[in-house]
Amino acid sequence: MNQNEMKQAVAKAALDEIRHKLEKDMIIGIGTGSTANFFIDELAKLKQDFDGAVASSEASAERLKAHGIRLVDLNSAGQLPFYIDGADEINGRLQMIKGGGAALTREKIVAACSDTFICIADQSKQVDILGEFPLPVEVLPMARSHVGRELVKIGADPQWRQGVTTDNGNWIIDCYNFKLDDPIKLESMINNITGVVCNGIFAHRQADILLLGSSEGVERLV
Ligand code: ABF
Repeated sequence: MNQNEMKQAVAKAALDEIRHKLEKDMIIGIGTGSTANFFIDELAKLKQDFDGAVASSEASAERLKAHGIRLVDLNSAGQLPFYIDGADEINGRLQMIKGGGAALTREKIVAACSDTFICIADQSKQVDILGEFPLPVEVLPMARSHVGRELVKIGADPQWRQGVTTDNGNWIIDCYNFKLDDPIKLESMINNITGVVCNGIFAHRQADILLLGSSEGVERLV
């Protein structure tokens, strides 16, 4: 299996994970990225079996809409039974780095409102220690330099992702050479820097289930 076939396989596995639990009035949380896109395409096959979806980005919203899946505002959706999304890195405790696609803040909000977070990923995302992938931090534009200086103080090598504006109108700083030995502590520390909107460590709210694609098939980890 190549990488896209693995992504497709985990998307199908995620549909199998939820298909028997779908209810007519159910609203599902949907992530962002190429693996999530495969899932959206799978989910469309069952669109008569649930009520609608909350999207974590404008891009996913467009794709859901194109499939005729009803979009629901998170504020009127309440608690969601499932959130299905990819990751940039995931460790053995199902803690993740997310935000390579710049949708980290909305992803973290939808994940926070969900009972079960199902992460779908190919094996290239599995790591022992998070941090090889540059950690994204969403910042208010006027705070970019200040946040960058504070990130240097805690050991990161911050670089502004120039030319990218998030769906929330903010900017992204990517932290290179930043080994995340204690993801829970670092997630809180970065959130405490004034001007930070959100960071891409998903450790306080890690995934509940990982569907991991490899050449041998899909493994389910909890
Ligand atoms: C989202 O999509 C992001 O949090 C993460 O950055 C990315 C993973 O992308 P892909 O599925 O395209 O590898 O889940």
